[in-house]
Amino acid sequence: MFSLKKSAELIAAQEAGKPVVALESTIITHGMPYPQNLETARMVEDDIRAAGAVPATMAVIDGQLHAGLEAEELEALARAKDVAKLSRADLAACMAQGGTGATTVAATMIAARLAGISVFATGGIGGVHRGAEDSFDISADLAELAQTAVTVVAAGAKAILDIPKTLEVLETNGVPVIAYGQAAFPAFWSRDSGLTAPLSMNSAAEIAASHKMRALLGLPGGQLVGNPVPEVEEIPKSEITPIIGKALTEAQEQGISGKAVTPFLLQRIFELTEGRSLVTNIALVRNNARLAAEIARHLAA
Ligand code: PSU
Ligand code: MN
Repeated sequence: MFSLKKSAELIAAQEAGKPVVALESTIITHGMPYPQNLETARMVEDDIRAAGAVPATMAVIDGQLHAGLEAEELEALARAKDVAKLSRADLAACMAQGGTGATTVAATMIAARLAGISVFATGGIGGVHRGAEDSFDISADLAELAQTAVTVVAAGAKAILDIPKTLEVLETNGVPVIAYGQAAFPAFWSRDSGLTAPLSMNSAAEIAASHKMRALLGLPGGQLVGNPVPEVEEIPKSEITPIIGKALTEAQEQGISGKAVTPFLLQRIFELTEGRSLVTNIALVRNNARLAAEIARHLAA
């Protein structure tokens, strides 16, 4: 048997039947630079508490799967260098070898299910990369959404991906993609990807009801909620598009592939926007945390 170490806060919350929201840790180790990663991780946890739910950040530490990190564990992870990036394929091997790693959306969904948590807030999901017809680079996040019953709140998919193909793969796999409060599927730094989401809902209550209905129907898999970044923090498409193009060209020139692609692109876009992409990233994660907490409250009710 493996051991799942729950934080004291998570144990207390679940005993009391309180709403809980899962959080990933790859965004901390591979998505943002130190110290903004630590500050953001703490703020996001506090946003969830302020919204009446309890946060549980997932990670593997010395071979042990953690659901909810104590303050010093969160800080150590945020400061650590060369932490492994764990997706579905890597989780068991890391635990078996006693390693330490941060969970992607896919691995966080697995951890959330094991911990009995139904809602998860992140920034953006992985998806079908541009040029996937040659590289076959499709994030395991999409297959996870098809098989693990967790509702994931994200700000859509980044325009570093091929968003139309990402939506097609989700549709093929029967994953409900729900835009929150608008018709358009959001594109992370921008509110509108130019594509209409297959579904649109205007309240956390509806999203929770839909999650529950899927369980009643016995459908495996989760839901993807696309929550647009608040208007004041958005980077308009016209501004971010050329920057994404430049980062993608550099990745190709430097032969970046596999797990390294997403972290490389995020870091280059951070540099090319002189940090503005990070400000937007922080704002949208916090916005997603608040919506996820509201959904969790409806699920707990
Ligand atoms: N999108 C972000 N920030 C991130 C990631 C995605 O805005 O940090 C991370 C997430 O953990 C996601 C992972 O699950 O990248 C996807 O990586 P890949 O494309 O290698 O599956
Ligand atoms: Mn990939």
